[in-house]
Amino acid sequence: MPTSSLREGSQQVVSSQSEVDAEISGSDFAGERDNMKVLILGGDGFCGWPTALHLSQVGHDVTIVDNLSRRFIDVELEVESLTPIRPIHERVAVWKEHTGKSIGFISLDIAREYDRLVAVLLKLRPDAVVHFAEQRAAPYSMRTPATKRYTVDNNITGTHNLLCAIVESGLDVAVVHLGTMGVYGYGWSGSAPIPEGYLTVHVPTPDGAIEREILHPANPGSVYHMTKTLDQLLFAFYAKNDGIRVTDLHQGIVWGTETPETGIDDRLINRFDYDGDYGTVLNRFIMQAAVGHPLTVHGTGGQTRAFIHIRDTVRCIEIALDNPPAKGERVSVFNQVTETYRVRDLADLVSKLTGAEIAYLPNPRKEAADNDLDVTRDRFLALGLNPTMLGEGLVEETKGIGVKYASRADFSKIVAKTVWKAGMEVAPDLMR
Ligand code: NAD
Ligand code: USQ
Repeated sequence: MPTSSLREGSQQVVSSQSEVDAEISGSDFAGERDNMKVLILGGDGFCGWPTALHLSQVGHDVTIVDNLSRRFIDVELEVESLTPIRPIHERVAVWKEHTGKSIGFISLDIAREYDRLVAVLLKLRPDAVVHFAEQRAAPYSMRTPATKRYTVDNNITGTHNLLCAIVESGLDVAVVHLGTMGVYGYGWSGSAPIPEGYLTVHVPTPDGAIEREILHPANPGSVYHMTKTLDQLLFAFYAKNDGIRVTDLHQGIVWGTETPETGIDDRLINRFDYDGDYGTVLNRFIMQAAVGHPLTVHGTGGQTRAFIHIRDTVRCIEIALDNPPAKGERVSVFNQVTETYRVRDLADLVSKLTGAEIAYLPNPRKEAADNDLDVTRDRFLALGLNPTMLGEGLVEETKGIGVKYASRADFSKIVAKTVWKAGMEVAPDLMR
């Protein structure tokens, strides 16, 4: 596994109960309002860090659990976040300096340290766990046999350990999981609107058709997306068998970088991935325009995808925490997206705003060249989400982080080089 040797070489492995107790002492569950104790698994990452700050800001008692594997993968890929992210202990200290609020941090691998995970739950007795702690890049998950296996082992075992640990703890902990729009796949349902998780079907029986609501058929496009479809089955089983209360957020591609909380101090800055494996399409276009690189459209750019700004991600998670399912209810699924765009239309938008050139490159992925995507997204809107749309947020983003940190870009990491199958064509680097 690519990250383990790095992790074992550079991180302290803490395993006894007393060591867990000592580590947990950093977290402060004093509680200023009648709020929740929330564990954020993966809280050092791109979505997790701003969420931790936001939930702390609104008064929840927050503890981050993270094994820092994402930082080790940067070392492995010889790339860095475009933004200069600070070490986690400095991040939480700066947050305390500005707000007086404590965020705890526990270094723990949820896929490999089950007993410590149970110990943390029993010690902190959280009301809710937000689960971001998975390997989340589709290209990284397709890179080598080792990264395919790592993605499956890390994501499936991590999710299962969490559910099993909650049952073992005997606590009633609500789980909010970050899933993906990619569980539905792209193109399977044609122009039919994608429902929020469940599809109504009519099953023929000898006595006539019966109506059932089933999980929407899974149609993953990468090993990473496949792990999210498998997560869904784990959640469904534990909700049914053990009454675990689970909310699964089928999130689209997150764009933007900063939230009001990460903007308080440069040392709280969020990570910004731009490389061919971890960078996501719109943030890559924003960064490419800022550094004078052509916008890298894969294939015809007819792929339609769903998007959400990072500011809305953190707000959606706050809303999901406030609206958990009841014990015994099925998994509650929200489509966490605010708008859909075709990749080539995004490139045109960014190009019009910035003057950037567009390069149409061979697509290194196996995916439909063109697809419709009509996503039902009523639940968050009904609960008060007021989204940031591309029309208002894009101008600000194109003048922001990408421009400020352009000098940190490594041009040899921009063009995507990971292919879905051996022999597929990749583009050469466009700039040196
Ligand atoms: P990220 O890689 O920046 O963050 C994930 C964090 O989890 C990292 O800090 C990593 O160190 C940690 N982690 C991974 N495995 C762990 C383990 N076994 N134990 C403890 N910590 C572990 O990813 P992100 O962009 O913040 O995504 C967070 C979640 O949201 C992921 O589950 C992802 O699938 C989902 N999501 C992300 C996007 C997006 O556009 N970024 C879109 C939809 C869904
Ligand atoms: N693409 C380009 N040019 C690029 C990069 C990507 O044309 O430079 C295309 C890809 O080929 C793909 C689309 O843009 O068709 C989206 O790619 P992406 O890398 O932005 O997004 P994806 O691989 O789907 O994964 C990201 C996150 C993942 C999350 C998912 C949500 O990394 O964690 O689950 O978005 S969704 O796409 O809705 O499933």
